[in-house]
Amino acid sequence: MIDKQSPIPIYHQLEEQIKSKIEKGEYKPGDALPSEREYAEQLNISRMTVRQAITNLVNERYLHRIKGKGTFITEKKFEQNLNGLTSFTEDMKARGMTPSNKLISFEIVPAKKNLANHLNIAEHSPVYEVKRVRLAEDIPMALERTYISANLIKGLTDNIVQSSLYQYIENDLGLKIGRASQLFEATIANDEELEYLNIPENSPVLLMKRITQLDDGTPFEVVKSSYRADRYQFMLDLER
Ligand code: 16G
Repeated sequence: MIDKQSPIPIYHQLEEQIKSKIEKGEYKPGDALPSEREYAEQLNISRMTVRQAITNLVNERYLHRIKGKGTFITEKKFEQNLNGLTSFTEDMKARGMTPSNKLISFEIVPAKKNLANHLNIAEHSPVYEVKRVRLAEDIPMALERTYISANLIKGLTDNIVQSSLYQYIENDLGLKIGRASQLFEATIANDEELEYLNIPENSPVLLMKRITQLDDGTPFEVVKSSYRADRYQFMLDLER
């Protein structure tokens, strides 16, 4: 309801009303918002006022406009906590979601110089090169290319990487994963990312590069993960 006698501006009341419908699930992510005209007629307010409310919600990212199509409710982003060294499988399960993988390729290749340096192995030593799309509830979240030292993480198979790599390393090989360093970079999706993440051209992605070590300090993986920027946000607790 809009209260025209209230000192609270009408556009603000409408904003709150739309937000509350999103929170209650009456408006669902991906749904089209009723048109400016519909709101104006239904609430007996001017289209200018409706436009102001919608523009504010677009700026706050509750809504987004698609050219020629209209205004839509934005999907809620996954929040990934970066305060621990976790696997994709663990992250999804912790959220009560079902993780899955689409394996694109699984090969053993000789390490190029740069990769060999990162993994602290001799150039041309064997590494597993694994390309996977990581999904949650069957929705593609990230495209991941993983390079794993084959002399260290023995017996890896395509079947294993279709479930969890970290689980295999810790539970089956009995090794302990220790620490990782991770780099973040914002980019525009390349052709491969567009295809596998099923996102429109020019979409932003968050590229993460992780080098992970066992607890004795030996690096075992170099990973490049491209996360959909429309689906993900990252959280860090900072202490002073
Ligand atoms: C995460 C890690 C990746 C690791 C994978 C293991 C990032 C950027 N990457 O995706 O380094 O290889 O988890 O997942 O967080 P898994 O145990 O489910 O196979």
